[in-house]
Amino acid sequence: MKKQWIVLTLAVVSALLYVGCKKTQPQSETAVPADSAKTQPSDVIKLTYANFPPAPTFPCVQMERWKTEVEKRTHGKVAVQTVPGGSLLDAKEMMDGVISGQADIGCLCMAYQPGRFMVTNAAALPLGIPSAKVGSQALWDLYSKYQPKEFADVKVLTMFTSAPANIMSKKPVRTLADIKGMDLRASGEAAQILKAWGANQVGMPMSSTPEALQKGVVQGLFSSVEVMKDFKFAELCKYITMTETNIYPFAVVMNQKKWNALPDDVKTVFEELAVEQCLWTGEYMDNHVQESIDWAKTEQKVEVIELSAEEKAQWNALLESNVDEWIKQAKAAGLPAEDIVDDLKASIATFSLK
Ligand code: DTR
Repeated sequence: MKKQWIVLTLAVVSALLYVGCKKTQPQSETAVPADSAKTQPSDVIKLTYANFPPAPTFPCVQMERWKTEVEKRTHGKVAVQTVPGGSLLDAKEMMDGVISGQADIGCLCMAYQPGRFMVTNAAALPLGIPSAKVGSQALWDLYSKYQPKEFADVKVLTMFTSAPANIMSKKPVRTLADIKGMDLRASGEAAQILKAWGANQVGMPMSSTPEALQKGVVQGLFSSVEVMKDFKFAELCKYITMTETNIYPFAVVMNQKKWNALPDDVKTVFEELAVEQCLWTGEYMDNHVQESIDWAKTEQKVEVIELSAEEKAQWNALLESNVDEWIKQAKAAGLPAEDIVDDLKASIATFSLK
């Protein structure tokens, strides 16, 4: 009898300890219950995610991070098949390809279609965005406030930006005289900036740039400089001129029907990831730019050219009319252009303090 009491007491104590431990364990961030054991392979929601540049580049690194988080937080209820390198949809096909359902999710650079994404491309104006982290947050705020109609046919999963653009070139650019007439690749608002500096801008998506540089169609490019490492542009471009001028905005969009068909708990996971992913990508980008510059300098003997204060003032003066020109065009398109620019300036100031 005594032995039975001891066994019973031990069992009760163990049960109480077990319940206590469970309660003190941290709550997982996911909204999907951890009942993955019950998810049959046939129940798994399979989503394709298309991207245009090659796998090692930052739009694809953020895509892989999103896939990992989604699969983890939904406990395998969702499986994401990522397709980098434009094999499912290319840069300029991305938005329409997602709308029509060729891919369930797609990542696009809005600068490649400046007229289509007028509101969000305002973030690409030379407004002094200092980093990808600040740019990404300012872009998300802009999108959230204005909800531009060009996104009416898709679900926007997140947005982010590149780091500020600099000139990467085969010949050194130290003055405005050096850049005059130089064939340089850029897209969207960045192309307008190159024009204002007197370069001969050549428009094309990033994914077409390696071939253009190799064949000598362009003498360099104007973009965030992590591409020196990720695309090995440092092998051809031995100079970086630091201008830190403007960013390129990106969006990740999902087919509306596919979104509507998702269970609520999965929708919650996606929505909770929107701002987190935007911040994560901004931070990743800023760190990676620094790594890429260090690598280019030490491994590829790239020279980083800093413009003197007087030289920089002359370059900046040439950009003063770019914002006015965008305002004129945006007003003609019926947009509250001045409000958009004022809101952007305010969020850049706020996020720069954080
Ligand atoms: N700066 C834009 C966007 C961009 C920056 N890095 C990458 C890497 C891969 C694709 C696009 C981008 C551009 O120059 O196109």
